[in-house]
Amino acid sequence: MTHCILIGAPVDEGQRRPGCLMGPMAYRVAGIAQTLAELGHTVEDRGDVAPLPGRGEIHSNPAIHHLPETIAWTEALAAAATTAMADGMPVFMGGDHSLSLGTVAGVAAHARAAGRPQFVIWLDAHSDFHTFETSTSGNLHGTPMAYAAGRPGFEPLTPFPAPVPEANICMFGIRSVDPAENAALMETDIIVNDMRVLDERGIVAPLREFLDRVHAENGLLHVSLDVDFLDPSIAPAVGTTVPGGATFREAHLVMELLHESGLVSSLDLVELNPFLDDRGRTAKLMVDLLGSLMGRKVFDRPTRSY
Ligand code: B3U
Ligand code: MN
Ligand code: MN
Repeated sequence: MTHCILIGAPVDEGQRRPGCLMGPMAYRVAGIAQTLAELGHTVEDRGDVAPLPGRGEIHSNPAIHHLPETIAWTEALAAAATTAMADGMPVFMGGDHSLSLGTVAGVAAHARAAGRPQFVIWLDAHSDFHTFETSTSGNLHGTPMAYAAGRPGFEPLTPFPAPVPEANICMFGIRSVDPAENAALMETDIIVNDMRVLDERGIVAPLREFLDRVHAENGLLHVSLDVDFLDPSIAPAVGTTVPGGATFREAHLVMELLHESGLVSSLDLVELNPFLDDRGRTAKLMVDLLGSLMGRKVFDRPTRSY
């Protein structure tokens, strides 16, 4: 039984298609709290985070937009994340992926204070490895992974409090990487399981390898689930659809393995844009995946022990 803490992060400023700000409400309407309660967990909905007014920074990269708002969200969400980690397992209901600038900062600060290593699983079509300096779109949802890894180029944001060691970061589902991100990733030890790797090896072997390491090092594990990890044919409610994503069955399998590991300590659900949804099916699928992550089983088979 887990104490699940729902935290709404109605962030829309990290991209250009309005609608992600409705995400937290869509998850509530889709029954996120009931799903968790039916699995035997306790649920506390802390409502939506409200950022302080943004500061008036202008960036030397003219493409960057909504920087003051993003800084305000980052600070507010980092504080909410650190507080929630002391009380249970936070589930951040986005909001676009720029919210992870704050949530990962907050959970990593908690991990450092607890003396435990932080690990991150990034389930996404994109590597989100731009800095404020390299982004050509100026959409800051393309930057949180680089911030968490401690890359320079995030001024005037405060430096990431406790950078996640590169080898503790594992990406799955990657199929859209900009040249600057590719060049930067090549210099790191980040594990990039792009679709080529998943097609060749399947999703189970690389995921188990990583989970075994988290377990061996007694780590805390943050999972960031971007809707576009999923194939757009099953999850249309997202601004940046990229063909060739994870199938329904692959995604549920990932969630089941994550549950079985017992290692997940915090979770982001990001990039849901309910305005683009088809009768709520993407919101419902995301809630369904959370159900699998939190222990829903089709059949009560003996589980692999860690
Ligand atoms: N890498 C591109 C595209 C992108 C990143 N994340 C999303 N799209 N969702 C960029 O704009 O930085
Ligand atoms: Mn993303
Ligand atoms: Mn993405």
